[in-house]
Amino acid sequence: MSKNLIKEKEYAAKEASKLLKDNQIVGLGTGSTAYYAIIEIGKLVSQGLNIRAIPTSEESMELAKKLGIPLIDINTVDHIDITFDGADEFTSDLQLIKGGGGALLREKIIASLTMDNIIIADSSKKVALLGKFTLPIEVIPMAYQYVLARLQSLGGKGTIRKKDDVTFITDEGNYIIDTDFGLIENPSGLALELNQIVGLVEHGLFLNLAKKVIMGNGETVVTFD
Ligand code: A5P
Repeated sequence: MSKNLIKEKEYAAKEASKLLKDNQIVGLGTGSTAYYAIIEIGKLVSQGLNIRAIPTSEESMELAKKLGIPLIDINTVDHIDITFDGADEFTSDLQLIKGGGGALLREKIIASLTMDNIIIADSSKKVALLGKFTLPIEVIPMAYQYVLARLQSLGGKGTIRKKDDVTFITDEGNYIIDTDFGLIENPSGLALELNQIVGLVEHGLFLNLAKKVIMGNGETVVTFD
């Protein structure tokens, strides 16, 4: 990845962390951009900020623990005040594809409980139409052939995700099918179809869940809200 994009992630994360307030319940995203947000949050906590956090993955949980960010169990809260997470693609009307890092299920649960869901991204993530990034779809392992066939009947060409030649397993013990639907003209229509497939646990279309996107752009940031 070019150095500029890494800087843009850092700028977006720094800008986003200014939204944090004392006593908030904070969702911690997953991925290379959320990483910088968690680092910023760790710094603020070490300076006395009082928050409790809920991570979207084992990876983010480990990082948060290392930084001394206090964590709480999601089942003890009825809402999350603010979440900082990345995206694989976003449009200017705040629709997203997520799941490139394989954490989409916990990410979507946490986003659904969150009042202010803040997406941070570098400028390569902005698209006019979703779908250049293949849509990650989480399935239970026992149902993957059935789900692949159903996806095909909807026009999606799915591939089971592998990492280092081994089938990728999510934090919830499932597979990911990366699915090429081409450019997605009607994301909400597709989401409705996907939601009806038995064995499909969750998909990476995050529609109407983001409050704003803070995008690094060269040495500045641009906000979409
Ligand atoms: C994790 O499952 C994803 O949803 C990430 O938020 C997304 O893939 C963006 O990751 P990067 O910030 O690493 O690009």
